[in-house]
Amino acid sequence: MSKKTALITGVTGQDGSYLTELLLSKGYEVHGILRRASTFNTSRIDGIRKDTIYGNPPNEGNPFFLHYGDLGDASNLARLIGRIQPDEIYNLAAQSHVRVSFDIPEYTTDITATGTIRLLEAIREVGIKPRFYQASSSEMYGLVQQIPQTETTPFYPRSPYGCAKVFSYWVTVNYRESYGLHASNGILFNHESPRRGESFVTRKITRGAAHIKLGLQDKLFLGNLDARRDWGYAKEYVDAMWRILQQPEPDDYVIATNETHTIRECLEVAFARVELDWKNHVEIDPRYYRPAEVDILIGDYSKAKRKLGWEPRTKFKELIELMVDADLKLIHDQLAGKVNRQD
Ligand code: NAP
Ligand code: G4F
Repeated sequence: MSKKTALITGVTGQDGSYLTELLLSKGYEVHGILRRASTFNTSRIDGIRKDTIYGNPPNEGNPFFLHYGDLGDASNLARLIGRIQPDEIYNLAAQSHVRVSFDIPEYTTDITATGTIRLLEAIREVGIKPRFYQASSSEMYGLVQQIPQTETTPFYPRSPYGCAKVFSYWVTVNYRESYGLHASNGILFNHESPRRGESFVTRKITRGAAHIKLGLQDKLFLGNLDARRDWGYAKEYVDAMWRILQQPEPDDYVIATNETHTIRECLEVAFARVELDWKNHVEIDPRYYRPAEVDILIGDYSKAKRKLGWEPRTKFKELIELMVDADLKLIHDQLAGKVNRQD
């Protein structure tokens, strides 16, 4: 069988970097869309291939390519899809921060919602039929209508981000039904790792605990400690994305752990790992409260287990501890002047 080609939007993000590694290990040719920034934004993928090309391939034997692009730029998306002719497209790009989406709702809608339809229209314009994965989110359940949440639980989003993701979910279903596209939604619950962005709560806590342990910081300022999330390990969740696109028929799947924990529990595990009491170091800053909160998320992944053969392996405590350990190592490496790469 000939080598498969995948195109990933959001390749520089947490999930994009793990998915790139997974697909390369399966022998794929991987193309990623990189947005132009005034500073380097490739730290999560720099370790994959030193000889990555920016712009135009080919470079014989190198299966990983980066192309400048943006979900706000429709003509660029069509040009790239026409040139790459991917077998699979993973749409992971988004303005993905829920709190920030209240500050920049219009931009969030443009990228996280309209960006998806730009990509789907680019596929139609080029006239190919790649398999399409949409990074849908448990944030769509918002004010939850059922516990635990399944593929049939009604959505009730609580933020501009959640609303944008609901749009992208439905437009993915719509293009499947309207144009026969193999288009699927992975409804992923929160998933974390040492590569998680530093402003999401788990990473903020594990990084904060590590800094405090090493005497580099004294206090950690947080918002609502009572919210509950279903947290899994990102490295395992990208495998679910790939499995979803290998199914003969497109469909929508909840990917979760079926466990829920508070932010307080996350603090307990993280600070215990560095032998400190979090109560001596954490202060509440109302700036981190949201105009509307999602109080509890817990997903039922039984459909994914049944149809994809997927289930989570890493438990909450193990996940937070491995993140603390990675942050301690990262700080040590930075202090020692080693390369600033997140692992
Ligand atoms: P992330 O780390 O925030 O990565 C987002 C990616 O999107 C980055 O590569 C970012 O580029 C890119 N991006 C942002 N705006 C863009 C634009 N205008 N054009 C092109 N690319 C753009 O997010 P993640 O945690 O990997 O999540 C991946 C996807 O899954 C996102 O769509 C997220 O909303 C969704 N999701 C995440 C979770 C979770 O718990 N992690 C759960 C459910 C769904 P830069 O690196 O240049 O910023
Ligand atoms: O870590 P968070 O910012 O993640 P949130 O809002 O659940 O969103 C993440 O998961 C979604 C899946 O459900 C993704 F779709 C989305 O892209 C993103 O990856 O916040 C988690 C909880 C919230 O209840 C928040 O109010 O932590 C609470 N929190 C308390 N203090 C805080 C903080 N969140 C952040 N980011 N920073 C704080 O200081």
